[in-house]
Amino acid sequence: RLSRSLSITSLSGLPLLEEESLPVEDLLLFEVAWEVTNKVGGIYTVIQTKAKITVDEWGENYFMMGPYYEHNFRTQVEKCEPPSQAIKAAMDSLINNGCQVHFGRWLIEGSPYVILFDIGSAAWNLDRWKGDLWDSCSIGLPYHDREANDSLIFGSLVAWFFKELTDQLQDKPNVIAHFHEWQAGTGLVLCRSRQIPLATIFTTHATLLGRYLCAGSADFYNNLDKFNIDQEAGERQIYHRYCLERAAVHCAHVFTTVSQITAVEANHMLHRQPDVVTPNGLNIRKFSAMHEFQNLHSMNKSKIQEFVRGHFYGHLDFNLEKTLFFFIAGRYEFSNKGADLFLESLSRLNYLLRVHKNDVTVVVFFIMPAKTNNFNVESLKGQAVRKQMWDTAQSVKEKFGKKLYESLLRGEIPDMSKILDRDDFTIMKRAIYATQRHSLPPVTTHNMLDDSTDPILSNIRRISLFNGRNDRVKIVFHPEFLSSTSPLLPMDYEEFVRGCHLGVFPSYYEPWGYTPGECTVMGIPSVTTNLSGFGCFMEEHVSDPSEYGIYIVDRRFRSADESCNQLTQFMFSFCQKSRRQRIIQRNRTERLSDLLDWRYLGRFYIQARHLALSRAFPAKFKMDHLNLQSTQGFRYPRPSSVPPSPSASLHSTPHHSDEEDDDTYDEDEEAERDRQNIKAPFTLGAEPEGKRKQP
Ligand code: G6P
Ligand code: 1S3
Repeated sequence: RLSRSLSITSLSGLPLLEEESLPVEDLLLFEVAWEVTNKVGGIYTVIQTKAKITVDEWGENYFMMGPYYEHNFRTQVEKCEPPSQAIKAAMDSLINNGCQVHFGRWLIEGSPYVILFDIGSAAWNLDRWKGDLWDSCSIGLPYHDREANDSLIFGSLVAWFFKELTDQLQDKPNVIAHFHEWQAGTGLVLCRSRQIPLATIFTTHATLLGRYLCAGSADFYNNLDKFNIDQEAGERQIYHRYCLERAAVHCAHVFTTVSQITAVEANHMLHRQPDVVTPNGLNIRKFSAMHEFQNLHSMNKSKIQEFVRGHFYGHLDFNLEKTLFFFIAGRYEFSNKGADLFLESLSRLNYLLRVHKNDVTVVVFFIMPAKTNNFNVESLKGQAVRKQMWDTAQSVKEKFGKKLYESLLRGEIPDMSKILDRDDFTIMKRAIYATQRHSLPPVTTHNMLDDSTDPILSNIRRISLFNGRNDRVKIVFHPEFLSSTSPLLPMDYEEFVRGCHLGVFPSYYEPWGYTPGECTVMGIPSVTTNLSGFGCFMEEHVSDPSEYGIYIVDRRFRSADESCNQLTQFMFSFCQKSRRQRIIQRNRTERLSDLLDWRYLGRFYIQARHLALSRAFPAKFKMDHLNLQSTQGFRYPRPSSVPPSPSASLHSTPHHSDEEDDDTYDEDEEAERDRQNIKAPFTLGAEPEGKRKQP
């Protein structure tokens, strides 16, 4: 038996490491997704971060399946032989029929086995397989939809593989196949229509129609029950994809999605209520030194400050010690990701900071990839000017130091006003003159291809946030993902997030939303919404999320203008916090990371697998030991130093002038007090009494 024997309780009181009680040695588990070894979006993060706990539970009996791309295989996979004869034989029968299948270990944490199918090598079967799809479920695919055609080839290869495999295994062991998103779902539809004996699970990470409708002008959440879904899919020319998605949902033994809000959406868009909600987790890295993440914040903030020194050269009339860094990042879906609301709120924040004569400056980064032809000259020049200034300061400093040293050796204190000569002053004046500029610091770091129509730039023009001297909110639009080799901002995404003060993700359509979760585990506060899966999850599990640095904008029950004011208020209050208050808040934010740990959230996948087996093979697997209703929520209490009245909460943590230390506040003590306060531990099903440690 590969399963662990006991669950472990985390520092915050969460029971981690839920035990897998299935006889995993008698089962094989396959997870099928288009993003296995192939990064496209968020599903890659799910698959990749979850690998470790799944391998811990299933060992050699766990396999991932995805499409083969030569580059990905060469850079991410170590080729090896399959560990079982049955798997090898199933692969061989595809290979002997002219299709390429590759096997190896994916070089990520957990090193899971991967089986990758070469879509191109099997494309000659496409017409025949289209016919098979039509014959079995009357779904026709148009020739021009490459993604749907690829999905059919991938699905046909996966179904063929499972047929060969299960023919050999004859139920010993049984097989669970977990498919993610519609591109992989085609394989599920084919397996079921061919009655291949598998326990199947389908997880949707967003519905096709939901994404399309939200990106348009529809008032989506208030009209969920009113859409004519067939017609809407037809008008958007995605009817065939929609049919594949809906077929997969209805063919699966167990249907899951990533959040409650997407469960409601799926019920309306796909006409099936998910059986289990499987929230997305992360692979949490704990530092041995508790406050290491605070040091990392400080280190990485310095790197961002360096960038700002260059970018705003000649306009550095704001104090970098009183400058906060906010950011939004993700796929460039302007309104779905809430960039529209964010910009409008920034304009209001700028106004508030100005009228209140606040000495805080906010530099806001937009990290969203758009079409560009490389960095613009002005941004590159900024960094060159900064570098030149640094070199000048170094050379003058060296000369100064040498003269001072010699003077001291002679037993004299030098006349400071004479220690530098005319040449030194000339060099310094020239360096200062070089920082003069006739234009404002640029809003974007790159040459944009669609400059005049780009939605972020168009809105910046509308609200006139042009990095003027009087603006307290400055904008830097970096239309490319970050990289540590960039000549402008040489940081990878994780370093950048750690160096910022606040992530702002006011999404309208966000089934889960990894960005605020990633901030949380790094101890960086963030803004999310009650239309994002993450935001709803936090509302459910944390008594006062904003005290823990999770600000949830209400985009569900308020007008756009009210949501905008709420977001502005969140940001404005954040700007009023002292450094000490920010440090305390970061400590609290980081404490929530246990909640997002796969070692905690993995239990929902376990639940889905149990259910699928009991439905696919009822004679062999019973569900009686699992009570699905008893997944009552774990709740973080309000931090114990926060008084109960919300009105007092702004100064609930000891209020300090910037550099003061606090004698009365001890965050470890507070964490311990909160741990004691936790009343309702999470329980999954009726596990044997006494097996789970109570916090
Ligand atoms: C971390 C560091 C402190 C530093 C602080 C700055 O907590 O450990 O040494 O003073 O960050 O915080 P701030 O919110 O001003 O960036
Ligand atoms: C989807 O990716 P997206 O950014 O298109 O799946 C992600 C993983 O489940 C999820 O976090 C995100 O909200 C969805 O939208």
